[in-house]
Amino acid sequence: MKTIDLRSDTVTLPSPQMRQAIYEAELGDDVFGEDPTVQRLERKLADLVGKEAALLVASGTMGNLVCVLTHCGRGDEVILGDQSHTFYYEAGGISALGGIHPRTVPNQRDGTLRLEDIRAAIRPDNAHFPRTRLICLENTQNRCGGAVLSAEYTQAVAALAREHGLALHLDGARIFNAAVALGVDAKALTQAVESVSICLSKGLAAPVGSVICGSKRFIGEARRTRKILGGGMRQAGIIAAAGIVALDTMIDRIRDDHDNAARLARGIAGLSGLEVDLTAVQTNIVYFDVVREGLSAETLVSLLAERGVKMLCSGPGRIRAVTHYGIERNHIDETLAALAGVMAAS
Ligand code: TLP
Repeated sequence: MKTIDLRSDTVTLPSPQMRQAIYEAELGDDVFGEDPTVQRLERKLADLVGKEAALLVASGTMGNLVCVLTHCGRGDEVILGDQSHTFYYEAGGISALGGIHPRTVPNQRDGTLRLEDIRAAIRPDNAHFPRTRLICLENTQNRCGGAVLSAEYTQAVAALAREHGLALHLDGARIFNAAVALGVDAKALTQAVESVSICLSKGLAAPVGSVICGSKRFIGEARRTRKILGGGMRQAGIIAAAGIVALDTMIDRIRDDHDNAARLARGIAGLSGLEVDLTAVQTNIVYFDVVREGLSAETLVSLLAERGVKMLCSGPGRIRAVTHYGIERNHIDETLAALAGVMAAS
């Protein structure tokens, strides 16, 4: 039985073109600054998001960690969403490794943090308080259903940060999903931030890696932070080669993932016992609720798995499905048929 794996867009396998590029990659020691393929990837991504420089890191988690540790010192405070990946899913790394204090404000359903909430969270200069140094946003916002933050909103937060002498970091793990959904250049969404972390291994379908982008000065410091974390990789062109192909071939394709997610959500909306907010489905992530008496999300997920469809439980009664490279329209129809079958039998 072929499995339709909708647990995450991290499960994608590299395309044949990526495998070929990995095989042929020109390599060197990147800790000595001598891997030409890594340099090509970093230059390409820095240009795509309008920044001076870029740095390849092992993962999205490492990208956010390197950036936050580079912006903040021990005892400093970072303002971030209570549903943000950095707060929710990164094992408390900023505190564990950086001694950095997280100050959460509520993520709204549309993924934003209210400007007045951010403003209220900024600490006055007082020896009792940690020093606020940084604000973090996430675009698209994973736990808010892949919600897209607009360029105007990002600029408004950046203006607030500037007014208070703070830096703004963007977790742009899925920044190209946001750019495609809005029909804008990725630059429009990153122009106002000091640093952005972008994943190659989600919607872009590369096997490994993320890239952080910022000013030359910031990236120079971030290179030291990466080294401290043990993230200096040697012949990393193996990873970068696939990343370059990902940037060349996968950005426009993301539109199909969004169409498939919308199709899936519309189908789910038509099934009794399941609820989905269609307006929240803006990109490749679909969250839906199980509202059938006696049927838990865990049970539904395991019954679906028996029919060859994998999804993730992401809270009481809540399930997540993510579309990606390798998931075609017919897989969505098969998924809906499996869901309908499980709901009819439950
Ligand atoms: N998200 C994963 C899980 O960790 C939840 C997923 O399946 O969605 N930022 C954002 C917004 C992310 O969604 C993720 C991964 C990361 C950072 C971390 O990336 P990795 O997994 O490469 O460390």
